[in-house]
Amino acid sequence: MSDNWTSIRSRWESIRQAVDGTLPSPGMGAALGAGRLGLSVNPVAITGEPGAGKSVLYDALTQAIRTGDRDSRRSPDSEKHRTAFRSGSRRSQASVVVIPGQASEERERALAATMGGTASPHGIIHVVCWGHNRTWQRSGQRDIEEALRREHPDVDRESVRAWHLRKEADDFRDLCERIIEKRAAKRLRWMIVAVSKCDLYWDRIDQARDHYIPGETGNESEFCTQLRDLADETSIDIAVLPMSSRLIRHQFLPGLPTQLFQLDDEQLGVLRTYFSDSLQGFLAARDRGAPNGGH
Ligand SMILES: Nc1nc2c(ncn2[C@@H]2O[C@H](COP(=O)(O)OP(=O)(O)OP(=O)(O)O)[C@@H](O)[C@H]2O)c(=O)[nH]1
Ligand SMILES: [Mg+2]
Repeated sequence: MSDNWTSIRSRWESIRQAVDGTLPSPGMGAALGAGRLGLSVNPVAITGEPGAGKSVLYDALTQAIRTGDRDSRRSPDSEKHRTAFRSGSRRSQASVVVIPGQASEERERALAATMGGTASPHGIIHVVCWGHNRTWQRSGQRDIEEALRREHPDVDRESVRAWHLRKEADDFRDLCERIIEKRAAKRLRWMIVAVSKCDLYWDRIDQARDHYIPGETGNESEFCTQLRDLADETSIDIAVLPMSSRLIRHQFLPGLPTQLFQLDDEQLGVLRTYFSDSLQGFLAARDRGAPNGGH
């Protein structure tokens, strides 16, 4: 699998360079073209922590949001859609379920139903955000603050980020265990780790890459360890892609300084184009009858 990590990393690097303008960006206008529609309907699940950006990512991929639209809300229930994802002149049909992030009976039911046996998805888009989760409710924000104050009296943006990253890794371990050990998601062929909200930490994008893509060094994050296990124990095709769905300032907790976005609409378009292209590669692999997609 180590060669795969090298190619996953180099795909990430091409995208970074295209966003920074040091590589020509792919044609954008074509993304809205009608194109030929693949025949099969691909079941896809979008998973990830509360406030990671799942609902907004779905909207961005289906071109359903425009600058200035109102912000999203917490999704207590699964969101189910039937859609066609586009990239250039290619289109593929998909039935998409966005699993709610917050621990609840509904989340458990949705995960069990989605991952269970024969009805499992062909692909998972797992959304992470390098600790920039939005905590929707005031009570949840207070819980985080109290837990952090017990560890250290000074709560800052980095400690909140670290708190979310620990939880994100636990959540990912749970997902990987469901896939590997319980042999759930029998039809699963691919997973895209969507490293979302990159606009909030583009100045540290290399650190985020090393947090999510296993590398050559021994000092890997817990997330990398889980992803490596998943790759070693299954034949799932994996991509890890930087992504940004919309430009909105981020407040880690009330009272802490706001994090500003660092990209512009054009750069967002580049990220979305690359993401859609990779997604299309996985979806179209099924129409072509190939065992694996591309990254
Ligand atoms: N800056 C920035 N903010 C984002 C991005 N994606 C989502 N957000 C914001 O992050 C918050 C959470 O996004 P959602 O898509 O609603 O999160 P979710 O994963 O669906 O959360 P749950 O419904 O709780 O599971 C919202 O305030 C979004 O506007 C992004 O790419 N960049
Ligand atoms: Mg949501």
